[in-house]
Amino acid sequence: MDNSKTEDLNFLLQYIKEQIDKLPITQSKKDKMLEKLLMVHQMTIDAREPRIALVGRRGSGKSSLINALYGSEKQYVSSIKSGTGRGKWLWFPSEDDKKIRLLDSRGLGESEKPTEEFNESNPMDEMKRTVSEELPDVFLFLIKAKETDARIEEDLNELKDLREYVKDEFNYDVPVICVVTQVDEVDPPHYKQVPLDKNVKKAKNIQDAVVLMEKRFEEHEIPLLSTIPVCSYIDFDEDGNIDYDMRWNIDRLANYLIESLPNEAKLKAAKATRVISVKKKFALSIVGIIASISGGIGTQPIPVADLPFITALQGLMVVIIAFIAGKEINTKIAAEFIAALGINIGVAFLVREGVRAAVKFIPGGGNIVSGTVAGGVTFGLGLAAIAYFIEEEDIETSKELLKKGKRKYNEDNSAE
Ligand SMILES: Nc1nc2c(ncn2[C@@H]2O[C@H](COP(=O)(O)OP(=O)(O)O)[C@@H](O)[C@H]2O)c(=O)[nH]1
Ligand SMILES: [Mg+2]
Repeated sequence: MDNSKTEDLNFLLQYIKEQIDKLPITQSKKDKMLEKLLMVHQMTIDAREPRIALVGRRGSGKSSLINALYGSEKQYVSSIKSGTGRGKWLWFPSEDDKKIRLLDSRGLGESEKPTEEFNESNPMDEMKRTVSEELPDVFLFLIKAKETDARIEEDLNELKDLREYVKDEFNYDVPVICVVTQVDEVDPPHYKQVPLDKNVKKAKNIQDAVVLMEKRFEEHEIPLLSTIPVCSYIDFDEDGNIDYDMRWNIDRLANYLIESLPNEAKLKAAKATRVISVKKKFALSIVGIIASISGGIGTQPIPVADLPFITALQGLMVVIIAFIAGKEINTKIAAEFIAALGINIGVAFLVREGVRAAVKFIPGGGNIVSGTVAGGVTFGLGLAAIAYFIEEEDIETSKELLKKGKRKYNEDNSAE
């Protein structure tokens, strides 16, 4: 995040932490809240771009997959040509627009011999050097659906070696997701409508390819997070905009991918993707965490003097959701949004001064609030912010979602 935003977030996180320490609740409750807050800290203050290592032969669909996940228009993912050694970290989409750190590496089993000198005498040493410079957060192993039975022993052995090398040297277990690509091509080939698994025969053949890959990974003793079949096919018109969209299961892959990333890399990965349902899902997980922090004060009503703590949490949440949506907003705009929804006390003050000032000066009164109420409002506000910033709904729709969210939270939390 840029500096001013990081400062805002730092302020809010620090403030919330101090307030949690002062709450009239048990230490174990405080610890639970602080643990969740630490997660939010890692996801925001420590946010960095995800580092994704693509492993797959030429033509397996690496560039297409990245475009399907992250490109808003056709980007040429500069791949490592077979003449130029193997593996180099690159910025996607470009050096001037650093969204994702990508390692695009060919499979070892590729027959064509490189023509130029390697930096290292041996290609595997070169790969080890590359992953030592920057550790990958995740390996995506790509294989065409129609080639799942091809000879890829060398590629799998290499992946295994690399993983074990990183584990031994850096004590990091890099998760692996196997991506079965170009599943539109499996039998019957004439069936090309999405969803591709609506055709029973095709669904079965896709599933067979997945099961086969899982078996091959198991034989090579490479632990797999998941095997996901996809179609990345999109056509772009002359202006580079989407002309024809046959993507399938890309959202599912993206959700797994974000989940597999360390906390530090999740936020920017969610921001970078253009799959709205994926942004939404990740934002929802943030809302869950933050609502549960505000709900953490429990069912016992506490004095309003502690409300600024809730206000700060809500401001923090709205800023994060707007960030995921790709909008650059500060705490003041977040406060305006909260005020526009008609939430809680000190609204005029919020609008005038922003969350930062408001949390310090909201006057105490005779009001009391329980964690259940605070959690419900926070949850509802989260849904409203997702609708407004990510789905670009209007403020009326957002208000409805605030109400619905409150109700849902109360239903879900009244059982205990
Ligand atoms: N039918 C189909 N073709 C695809 C799909 N993904 C990629 N392709 C095509 O496969 C070829 C190789 O893809 P590319 O992304 O360049 O592979 P890379 O060499 O691994 O980067 C290109 O002609 C793509 O248009 C897919 O899901 N379905
Ligand atoms: Mg490529």
